[in-house]
Amino acid sequence: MKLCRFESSGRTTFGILEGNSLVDLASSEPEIFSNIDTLIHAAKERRMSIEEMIRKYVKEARTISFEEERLRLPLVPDEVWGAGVTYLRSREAREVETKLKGLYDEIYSAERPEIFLKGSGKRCVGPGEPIGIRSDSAWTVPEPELSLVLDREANVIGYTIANDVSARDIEGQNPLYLPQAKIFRGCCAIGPVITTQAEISNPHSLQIRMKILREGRAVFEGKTNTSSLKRDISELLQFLKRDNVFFGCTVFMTGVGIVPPEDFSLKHGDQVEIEADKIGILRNPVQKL
Ligand code: DO4
Ligand code: MG
Repeated sequence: MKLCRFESSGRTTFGILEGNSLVDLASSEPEIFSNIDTLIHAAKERRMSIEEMIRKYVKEARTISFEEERLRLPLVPDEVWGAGVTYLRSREAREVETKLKGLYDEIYSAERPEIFLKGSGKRCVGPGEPIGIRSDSAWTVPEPELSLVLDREANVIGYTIANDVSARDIEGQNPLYLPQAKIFRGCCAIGPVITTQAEISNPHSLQIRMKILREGRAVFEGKTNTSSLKRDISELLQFLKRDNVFFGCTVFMTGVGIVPPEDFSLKHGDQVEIEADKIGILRNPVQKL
C-alpha cells in the first residue's frame, strides 16, 4: 500500500494512493488515521498489521481523484538519518572533492559505515516544495536515496525516497563541516508516498532514477539500482540501532548512487525529479537561499 498525506478541501489529510484515487482514511477514523504514527500505534494495540487496519476501514473512507499537486510531505519524521559512501559512485565523487585523499576510500571499506544525522522533519519538504541551495555554496547537488521509514522500535514500516541535498564545496573543504553541508532550510525532500514493507519484498533490486531540468530541458539524467549498494540495508540499520533511541517515526536514507559530474551544480529555478521503483516520482523546484 502507498501511504500519503494530501490536500483535500483545504486541509491536509492522511490516507492511501490507490490507482488513480486518493483515499482519505482520516475521514473514516480520524483518531487512528491522523498520521502514520497514530496508525502504527493503533495497529500495534490491536495486534494487526498496518494493511489489515487499512482494509478494515477503507470502505467507509471518502475518495477523491489523484492530482499530483495534492500530495504533501508523507510524514513529518522526528529525525532523519543518513548513511554515506554506500555506493562506489559516492566514494569516487567524494574522493574528487576532498582535500583529505583516501578518507572516503577508507570509509567505503571500513567495518563501520558512515552514519550521520540529517535533521528533523521540520527541515524536510514534500512533493512540489522548494529544496534549498545554501547562500554560501556554489556547488550543491541533489542526492536521490532509497529511504527506510522506521517506527519507535526501529522496525521497517515502509520505504520512501529522500533527496539528501548536499553542499559539495562545504563538505569537500573539511569533513568536519559535514553538518553545515547537510543541514539547512529545504535540505531534504521526502515522498511522494511511503510504500509499505509488504509491497517491497526485495529493497536491494530497485531502480533509482534522477532527472534535473533547467528551463524545461534535461541537463542531467542518471540511474542506479539498489543492488549496487556496498552494504546490506539490514547491516546499515544494525549500526543505526546500536545503543540508539527512536522517537516517533524516523527516516533513514541509505546513501546516494547517482552523482552528477564534478562541473555540475544546481541552480535557482531548476526542477529535480527523483524516482524509485514501487514508490514513484518526487519532484521539487530549487531555490537559492
Ligand atoms: O560523507 C558524506 C556524505 C555521504 C552521503 O551523503 C552519501 O553517500 O549519500
Ligand atoms: Mg547522501
